[in-house]
Amino acid sequence: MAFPKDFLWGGATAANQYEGGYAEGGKGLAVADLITDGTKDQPRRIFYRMPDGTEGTIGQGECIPVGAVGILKEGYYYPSHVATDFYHHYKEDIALFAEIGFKVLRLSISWTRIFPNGDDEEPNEAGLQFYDDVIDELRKHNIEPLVTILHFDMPVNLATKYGGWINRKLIDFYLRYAKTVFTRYKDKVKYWVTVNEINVLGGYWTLGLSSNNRKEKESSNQGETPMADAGIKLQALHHLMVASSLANKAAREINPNFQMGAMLALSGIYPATCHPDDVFGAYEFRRKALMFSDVLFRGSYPNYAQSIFDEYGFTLKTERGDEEILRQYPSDFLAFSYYRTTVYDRFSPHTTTTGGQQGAPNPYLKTTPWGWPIDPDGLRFVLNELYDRYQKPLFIVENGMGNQDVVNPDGTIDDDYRIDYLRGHVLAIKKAIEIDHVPVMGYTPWGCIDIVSAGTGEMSKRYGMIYVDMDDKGHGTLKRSRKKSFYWYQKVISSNGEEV
Ligand code: BGP
Repeated sequence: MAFPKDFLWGGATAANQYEGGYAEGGKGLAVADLITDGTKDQPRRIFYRMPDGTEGTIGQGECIPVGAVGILKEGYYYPSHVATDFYHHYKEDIALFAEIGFKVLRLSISWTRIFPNGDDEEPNEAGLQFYDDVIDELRKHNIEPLVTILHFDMPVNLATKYGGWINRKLIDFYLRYAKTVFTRYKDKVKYWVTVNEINVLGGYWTLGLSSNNRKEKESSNQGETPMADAGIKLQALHHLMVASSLANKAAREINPNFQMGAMLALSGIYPATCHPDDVFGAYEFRRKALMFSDVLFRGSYPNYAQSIFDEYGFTLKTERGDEEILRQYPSDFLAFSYYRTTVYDRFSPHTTTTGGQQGAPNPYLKTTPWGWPIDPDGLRFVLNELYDRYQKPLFIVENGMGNQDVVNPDGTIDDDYRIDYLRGHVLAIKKAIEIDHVPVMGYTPWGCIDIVSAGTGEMSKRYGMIYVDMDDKGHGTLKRSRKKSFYWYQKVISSNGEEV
């Protein structure tokens, strides 16, 4: 049998895309609550107001102008407010996950449910109680929670008052939050992820950053980022990595059995040709992602980090003790998302978005309707690449295909395309375990129940094995239905990956 007996089969979600209840139970406002819907062609937006009352918008990955405050604007649709309403449906949803046979559910805690303003002295008891109820419900069904502490989540107040993660005070606020949830759930949660996809974060949405740079552009995270903003981002991410390491330290003090994961978007990269510039270019592009796991596992910035900093004209500011912290408290396992591979072509632009790094198309691969190449073999490659590099247990905490689903007149949903996608990836993991001897802890396909797309804000970009009746503008009954993939995955889990 290829998959170990205790292999963690399950699914993955995030609060800002799934939970809803955005103003209930004392929850404060997060930047994710200020992002409008969008489409493939119309990017999501955030409205802001300047101190003189003028208003404007930024794209999802951009910094907000200095002094501006993100606002909710009447007449626009904000998908996070209801999302697919896990807040009121958690019992029903967890029962469905149990019916599939999940051993684990990846979910994130919403920071503003626990600390509504981010800098509050005391946590919000109603928020803590909500996750107690959710975790107890999971445990009742023998489902292990895998908890992400920070998944594309930024309290608006921390962005407005402190400028987000560029400010080292955020390290303390994050730690207060992390310690609060570690302590509260110390006997109920074993697996934690400190930060989701640290290598794709940027701008106001995920880091609370502001800037007035509108000059030279570097492409990143759903849009164009001025070069200087790339520097601000790297500085902010340094603070976040220090915070993540300190969270590892605090976690081990609270419960030495905790397993702490670092999480990156690590969809793979191929060179477009064997031209040496494509090959080395692809290698350098990959390093822009691996730099973060190098820090979080090897405990220091790699030598090549300086060349990345030089590219952006950036000088890293560290404080005494930072180096020590990074070195002393590395993560235990590497959690990563894998959706697709991309091609590095020395003549094409390349970016980083949800789902990872992106470059030129690959003529050998089919794509999803959203243009993401489908490449199961690439997952085997990446599993090998990562284990060769770190020798740490790997956990595939996101994988899947976003697709439009059609509900048949009798209510069934035949999502064979999704089954094919997932089957290919399960078989690739199997090869990596069986043939390459890579230790893999588990597999949690993304959006195991339909949730809002982070990148486009659409509901129609569905990943789930459970359908939720809700459209791109929030119309629908929220009724849950089992798709064909639900039954397929049920078999995969009950046979521990033998019947695929
Ligand atoms: C990852 C995020 C998820 C998720 C996924 C799919 O980057 O961690 O939050 O959304 O990508 O991307 P999308 O929703 O844009 O299809």
